[in-house]
Order: sequence, then structure tokens, then C-alpha cells
Amino acid sequence: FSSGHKQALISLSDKRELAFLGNELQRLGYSIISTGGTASSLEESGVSVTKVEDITHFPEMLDGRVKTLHPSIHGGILVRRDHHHHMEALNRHGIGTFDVVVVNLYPFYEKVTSSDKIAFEDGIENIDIGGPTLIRAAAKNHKDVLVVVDHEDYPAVLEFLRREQDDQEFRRKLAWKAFQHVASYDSAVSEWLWKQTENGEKLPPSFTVPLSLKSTLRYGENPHQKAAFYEDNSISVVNSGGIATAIQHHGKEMSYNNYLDADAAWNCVSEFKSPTCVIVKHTNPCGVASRQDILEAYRLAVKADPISAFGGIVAFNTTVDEDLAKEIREFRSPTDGATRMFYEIVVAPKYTEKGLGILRGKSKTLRILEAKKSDKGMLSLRQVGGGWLAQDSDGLTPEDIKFNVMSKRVPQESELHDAEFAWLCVKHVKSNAIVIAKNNCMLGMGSGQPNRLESLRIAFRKAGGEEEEAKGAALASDAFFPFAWKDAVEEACEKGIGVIAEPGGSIRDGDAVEFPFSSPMSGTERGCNIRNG
Ligand code: 93A
Repeated sequence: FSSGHKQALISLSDKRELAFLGNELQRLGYSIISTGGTASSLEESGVSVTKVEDITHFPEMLDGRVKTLHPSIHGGILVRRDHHHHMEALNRHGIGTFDVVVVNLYPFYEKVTSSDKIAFEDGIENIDIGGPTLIRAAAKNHKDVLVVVDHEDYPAVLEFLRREQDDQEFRRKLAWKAFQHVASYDSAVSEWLWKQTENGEKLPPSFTVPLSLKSTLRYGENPHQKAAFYEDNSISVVNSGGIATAIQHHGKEMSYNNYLDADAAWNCVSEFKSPTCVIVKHTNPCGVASRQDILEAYRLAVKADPISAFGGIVAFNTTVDEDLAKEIREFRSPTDGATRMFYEIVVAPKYTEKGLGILRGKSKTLRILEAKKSDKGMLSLRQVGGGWLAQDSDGLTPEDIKFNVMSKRVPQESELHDAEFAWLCVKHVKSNAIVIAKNNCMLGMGSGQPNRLESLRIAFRKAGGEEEEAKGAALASDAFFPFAWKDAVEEACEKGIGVIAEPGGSIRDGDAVEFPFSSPMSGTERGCNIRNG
């Protein structure tokens, strides 16, 4: 295997598209060298292949722990071709150069998170050592070695090899991706090991989040701020959903604030099981309604606060079909009954062809996003000067809600249901958050005020003030009532609220509960912080 002979090293656990890659490389004149399983699979596809052990003159050892860790392999990858003494050394030892290295790693993350729990020892055996070493070596020497870690890159790589023109930019991008791949892998291993220690339940002492640039944005929150969107490439989130993985079917490019709002709307609507529409403005849900008829849910969500809904983000947890798309296009603002509603973004899990066509026709700028529900259980991070605050994501689901009735009056079935609905909504409203809801519909919300009473007053104003509508409705608060001076509880009762859901935790909880006309309740974890503050 003297230099000048084109060689590709292929060692893959995920063998998707392997036959295609092998055949094409062979056609381009490459000799293929592979580890055991990969070699067998290539042979089955009619590709001639040399086994690694025929080059190293060592069998794969220690149950496969040592396969490619050998100077005959790593020398051929790391050699500097423009260094005469490097090439001389290779020749002296009869080592050939590698031009292409294609590797993906033992499926560690999939194994340790699979439903059939694996033993600690099995976890350890699934830590790939030789694979990352190959990837790192090839990525370091990317000037002369193409490193490929993603089967989706095979067509571009083959095209590059076919053209036979050098392009260091392309090589660097592959090398960058390769190091990302290894970093993400290592962070999954380290996270798992931490969970195997006695501290496993605690947040880890440090962690790496491999981020990659998804897109540069025109500007940030304000026009003078530069901004970009980085995607989390942790193995644990790659195949999960969330707004970062949404597909944009139409419309103007997404802005910084669009992403924040779309994320808020999508997280909120994903919370509900029955057909639901959520409208968000400035990261807060201003309309939420669940109905079997999604058209009605949409109209109710707009009606909750038509002024805020105008120019907002509309999210659905159901398919947007022709009828729904028409309703979104035609619906006129309840404010004047004439102006057609205008939105920045529509987000949904699916669109029918016709539905999509109609929405595309609504406006050139309307951004249409198709999103997947994201997995729960990720860390939620916030930056403060010089550091980050981390907390478990708020994984509250409808099944987790178990209210304790604190008051003498026991709420009726319908009141309990309204309280649950309000409780799910208030989780997505920025604090001090108050939500008033009835019959699967948010009537009003207040947020962002430095005192809870003010939030409550705003929520009532939106719910229609003293009007009948809010009578007997449920009120949810994201934190306890301090019950100092005139309190929100007192005012809520005066306005006819039927049931109050709150987490408790004030030293004056007793007063809030005993308040003469009220029937407040608390969540199970009384005194615990059920919601983010
Ligand atoms: O056990 S290892 O860490 N030791 C090695 O020397 C080694 N070299 C490649 N695992 C090693 N590999 C990995 O084997 C690759 O990363 C790849 O995922 C896998 C392919 O094995 P096979 O071709 O036998 O299916």
C-alpha cells in the first residue's frame, strides 16, 4: 500500500447508505479498508474490502476493544504529506496513506436510554474509543484527509471526490462537524457517568453543550444587537423536536423575537391533549382555547384578547387543513368586525396540501412553521453576568396535576376542570402570572407586573371586567398570595371567581384560604415551587 494509492477507511455502527458509499468509492478507484462488521456488510453488497487486521497484522483484540488503534492505521491518517521525513517513515514501515475516513460511533446514547435498562457494564462496553480516535486524527489532518461522520454527507463527499479539485473550505467544514460529533458523544458519556454516581439525582457539576450555528439573524431583540441562532447538537436532543428543528414552509425569514414567540406558543399548545389553539404575543399566551371543533377553538382564542392577538403567533396542536386555513385567512377581528386578523407566524404539527396553499396565499410574509413536539427533561438555562442559572425544565403535564382542596367548600367537577386548564396556562405566562379560565378557554391573563394584584386587575379587565362571563370562573396564580393589605384573593372573590388554584407558601396562606367568600385550593406540593418564578 504505497502512497499515491487512494484508500478509504470505513468503520460504521450505523450502516445506513453503506452499500451506496462503498460502491461509489470503489467506482472512483478507492481501496476500502474496514473493521469486522463493516467489512462483512460491504462484502455482502459486492464491494471488495480489506480487513483492518490484514493491515495491522493483529487480530481485533480484547472483544473488539482494540481494532483500529494501531500505527499502521493512525500513521496512515496523521502523516503530513508535505513533510519528507513523515513520508519516508511511512515507506520504511510499509504504511499506506488514507484519503478518506468514514466513521460513526457505537450507539452509546441510544443504548443507555433504551427502554430495556442496560447494566452498568454494558454501558461501559458501549463507550467507543477507537472510533473517536479515528475521527479526531482524520479531522486534525483534514488538509489531506476527508473525515465523514454523517451519512447525509455521503452525496456531497462523493461529488467532491469526483470533481478532484481541492477545496479546503469543504474539508474544514467536515472537520468541524467531526469534532462536534465527538464532543457531543463525550458529553453524553460524561452525563451518563455522573448519573451513575451517588449524586446522580443532582444537576451535574459541569456539562458541555455542543452548539452549532443554525442561522445568523438580521438583528437581536433590538436592531443594534447582532444575533444568531445556535442549535443544540447534544445527542440527547438531536432527534427530539422543539422550535429549533421546525421546518419553515413559507414567509419572511425568522427573527430573534419570532423564535422566542414561536417557542413560547409551541411549548404552550403542546401541553394540551384535546384540539387547542394558543395565540402568543411578546412571549405570553394572550388566548388559549380547547374545543373538539378546532375552528371554534381558534375563534375563542382570538376573542380572548383580539388587540393583542393581532400581529401575534398562532399555534395549533392539530393538523391545519383547508377549513382551518380558510378561517385563519378570513377571520375578522372581533374589535371592529371588519379588519382581517394578521399574524406573524402560524405553527402546527402538520398541514394538508390545501391548508398550506391557502395560508401561503394569505400573505407573502406570514411564516408557516411545522414543528415536532420536543422531549421533556432537558435543562433550562438562563444567563446572568459571569454565569448561568440552570434548572430542570418544568415538566408539569395534565396527569401531574393533583390539587389538594384547602377550603371548606369543595369545588364542583366543572370548577376543578377549569382550575386544571388555568393551571396549565399559567405555567406559560411570565410572572407575576394570573390566568382566568372557564370552559376550556382562557378569558384573561395578567403578567410581568411587579405585584400580583395588578396582574389580577389586568386579567380581569381582559376577561371583561365585572361582566357575567368571569363569574364562577377559575383563577390560577403562579405563586402564593402574600395576603398583605387588600389582597388579590379578596378582589378575586369580589369579582365572583369560583375557584382559585395557587401553589401556597406564604406565611399568611391560612388567611388566603379562610377568606370568607373564597374557595382557594393549593397544588399537592404545597410550599414547593411548582412553577418557575
Ligand atoms: O472498541 S473500540 O473502541 N476499539 C477500536 O479500536 C475501534 N475502532 C473502530 N471501537 C472501535 N471502532 C468502532 O467500531 C467504530 O467507531 C464503529 O462504530 C464500529 C464499527 O465496528 P464494525 O465494523 O465491527 O461493525
